[in-house]
Amino acid sequence: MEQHKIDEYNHRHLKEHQRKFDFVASEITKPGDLLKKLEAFQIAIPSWALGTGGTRFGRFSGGGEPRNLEEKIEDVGLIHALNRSSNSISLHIPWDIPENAASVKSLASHFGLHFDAVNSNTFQDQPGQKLSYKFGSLHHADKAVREQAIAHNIEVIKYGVALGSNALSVWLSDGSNFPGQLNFRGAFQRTLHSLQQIYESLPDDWKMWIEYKPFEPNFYSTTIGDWGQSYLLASKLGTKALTLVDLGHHLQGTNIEQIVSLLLMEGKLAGFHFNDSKYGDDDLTVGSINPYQLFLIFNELVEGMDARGMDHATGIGWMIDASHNVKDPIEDLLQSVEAIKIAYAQALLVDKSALVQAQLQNDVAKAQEILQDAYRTDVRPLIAESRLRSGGALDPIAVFREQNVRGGLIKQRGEKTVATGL
Ligand SMILES: [Mn+2]
Repeated sequence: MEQHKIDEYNHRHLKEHQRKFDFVASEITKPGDLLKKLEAFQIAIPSWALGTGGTRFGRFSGGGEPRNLEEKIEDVGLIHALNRSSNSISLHIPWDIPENAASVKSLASHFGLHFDAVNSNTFQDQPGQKLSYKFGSLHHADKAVREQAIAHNIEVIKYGVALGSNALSVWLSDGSNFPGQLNFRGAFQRTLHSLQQIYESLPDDWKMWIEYKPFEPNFYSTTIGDWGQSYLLASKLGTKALTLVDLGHHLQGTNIEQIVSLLLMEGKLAGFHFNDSKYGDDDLTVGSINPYQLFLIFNELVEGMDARGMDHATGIGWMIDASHNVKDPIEDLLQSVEAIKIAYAQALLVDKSALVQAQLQNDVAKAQEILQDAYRTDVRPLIAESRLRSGGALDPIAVFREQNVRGGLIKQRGEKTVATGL
């Protein structure tokens, strides 16, 4: 995406944008400070989200999907050029093995990108793999399977080191489908023991992010099923181990913002996998189903990070983990990043001292008014302005469509390409 095309679009729409921006900025005490925070806030794009995702019933390619890691990096580069908010990429091994780390790294930096957390995969059997993960990996009853899974995680760390990444993200599908299948205590202890061996291979400046999920693919128990189990493992492992919150990995009605608040309080919140869900791990576009919940989560994040003096942009990891089954993946990711930044901006607008006062006086109605006043502010011109100031597009999706980027990608890569991933 040539910069002049973005600039030309912005120029055409500047007047209209300025009018909307001036209106909302006039209502804010320090719009300059807020814009700086928005500009600094970056969200990592997962390498597996650039192709059309599927369900277990099928997958329908939208055409022009990236055929290899290099093309995935190009797509993230395009997203970042448009929104200036996605300056890193998260790799899933072995879906995306960087064969030549130096050249992959330099291609990424050409687009202003670096590498976020690397993800291991012991939830599928790979071609030629000696032992199967059918009955789990790090918790497996057979020591040889556990050792294979440990070795894989250590290999993923090595790939990450070569790319300049500094976190290993672990999600296990380990669990059981039927009562009696597993001894819960034994499964937990074997998992802990396996993670300890991986932990010992972490470089000093690295972190281990432990993700949890209540069900699927197993339907009776998951060995790391909730934040308590993840937190327990992270606490036993040490300071480099933290709990990763994936928004879709909660049962319906779970108060995620409360979980976030307490993990932050304990210094054990690794970061986020953003998505949205209606029923389960739906992996829908962030903010597409319940943007108010996203705002409430960000409200706790901002409050909790400020209480600990943390930098919002770098204090924890921010990443999208979504799947796109009917939308153009690039448009979907642009929408997700936008939704995250909207929720963040709204959280920054919450009148904190007034909220503290309302809480002290048990003024419940006032507390709700304060939160909803921030939530109902149309902050979109603020996000657009922050993008404009960092060289991005006032409306990334509009530019993507106007330039017929997908059409160009289909011409270049073909109609029937399928990116690696689920
Ligand atoms: Mn996830």
